[in-house]
Amino acid sequence: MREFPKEFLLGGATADFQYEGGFNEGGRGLHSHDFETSGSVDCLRQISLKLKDGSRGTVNYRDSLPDGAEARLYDDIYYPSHQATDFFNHVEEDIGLMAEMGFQVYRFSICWSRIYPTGDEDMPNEEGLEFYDKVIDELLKNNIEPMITICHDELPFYLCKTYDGWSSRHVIDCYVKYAKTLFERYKGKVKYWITFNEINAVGGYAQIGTHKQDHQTHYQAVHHMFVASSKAIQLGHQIMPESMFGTMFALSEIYPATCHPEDIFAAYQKRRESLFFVDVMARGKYPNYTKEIFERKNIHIIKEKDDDQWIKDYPLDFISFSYYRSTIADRHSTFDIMGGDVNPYLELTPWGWPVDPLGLRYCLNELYDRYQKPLFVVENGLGAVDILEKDGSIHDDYRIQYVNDHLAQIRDAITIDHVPCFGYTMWGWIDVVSLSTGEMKKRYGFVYVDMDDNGKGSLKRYKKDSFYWFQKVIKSQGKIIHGGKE
Ligand code: BGP
Repeated sequence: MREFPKEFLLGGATADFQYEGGFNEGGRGLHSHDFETSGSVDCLRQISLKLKDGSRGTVNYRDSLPDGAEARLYDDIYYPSHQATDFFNHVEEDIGLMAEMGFQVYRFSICWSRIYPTGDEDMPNEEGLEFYDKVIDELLKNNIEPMITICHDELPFYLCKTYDGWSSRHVIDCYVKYAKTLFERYKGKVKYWITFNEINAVGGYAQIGTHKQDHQTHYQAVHHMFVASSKAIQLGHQIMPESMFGTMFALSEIYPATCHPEDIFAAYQKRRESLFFVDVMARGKYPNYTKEIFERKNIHIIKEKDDDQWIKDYPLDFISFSYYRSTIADRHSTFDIMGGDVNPYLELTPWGWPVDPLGLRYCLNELYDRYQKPLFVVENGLGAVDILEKDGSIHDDYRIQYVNDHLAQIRDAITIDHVPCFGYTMWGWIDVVSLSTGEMKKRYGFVYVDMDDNGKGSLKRYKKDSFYWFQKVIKSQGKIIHGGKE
């Protein structure tokens, strides 16, 4: 029986706008996700708008806003992030559940607009900091290592409206000021920091705050995020010498659809477009092939003189990533990082995501071969419909199977391939609002939250069968996981 190394951390992950709620409490400002409606697998979420002529409108959450339109809230629309699954009012109870499962780590994001309501103030919102003091102290009391995502795909609405989000360099300064506030407040308490979530997959007004979503705007915005990340790492190391910094990348594998050399090369190029972001942030420079991507997409990055130096001097200490699925590409594929074609050898989840545990071992090996930095799987999990039985039980053997099979591959990558992966946080350890569809019925958790797609329900928490199973996984440090190369 094999187990994870003693120092391997097991736990769960969430993001504030999917979990926290309390959108108008404690002085929190509006942020970019507050304007998203709920949706479904066939009809993705929309951003509610006031159009140029004053009338109401909506736009798909990853599309450009129409000219002159601005995000706007309306009383008769349901916005899932406002309440989410209400961590704001369940801090002790939920951390108690984490502790009962034996969590060694909890990855969560801080809501930027709870700390700086517009993003542009000189002084932080003390009440917002007090909320996270409470969260962090409660975690530490329960021996749970906090891992903080400074920015999980969101920014204060004021920065989107006034500066066009990350297309403006001014937002770099706002981000660094916000990060510095967190470092000074949580030094000595928080060692692991993630500067951005899925930086290689972010897109749309809600995630980067830009009104337009063309390649030029997008890559320019991401360049500003690269610089912001490096500046935060410099400050973070200075304020907290023991700290470790990662950025999170969406790295679901991409395989060639056939062994036709053109398909192999096409898949390689697609993968590289995704790894480009890791190359810059882990190796500290834009790689040579960037020129080809930028020429093809007609991108001209405007840089200030020290930008490249910042990126070079302050690369990542570790690489964290999400892994949910794999995908295939051939010479005709047109998808752009997210999406992709379906592998005929794999089964799909109810939301159409191919299930591929071995792809995770492949990915861990690929990343370590390429970067030689410690790795952390910060998101992985299964979105499924769960049935709450009359006696309060939830029999989610499909989730146990999914998590088991992925953990088995991580264990193989560590114990057989000697890849230094130092932890795993299961995505949505408690049910949260889905990022892509805004639904509640797409559930990931070990803990069920009584709430439906319209935000109705008691918010009561119920332990699923997977809760008790994961408790045993942690207790045995992974020994009870079956499968992989036993
Ligand atoms: C990642 C995000 C998470 C999360 C997850 C699952 O991209 O970092 O925020 O939600 O995907 O996606 P979904 O909620 O759409 O199923």
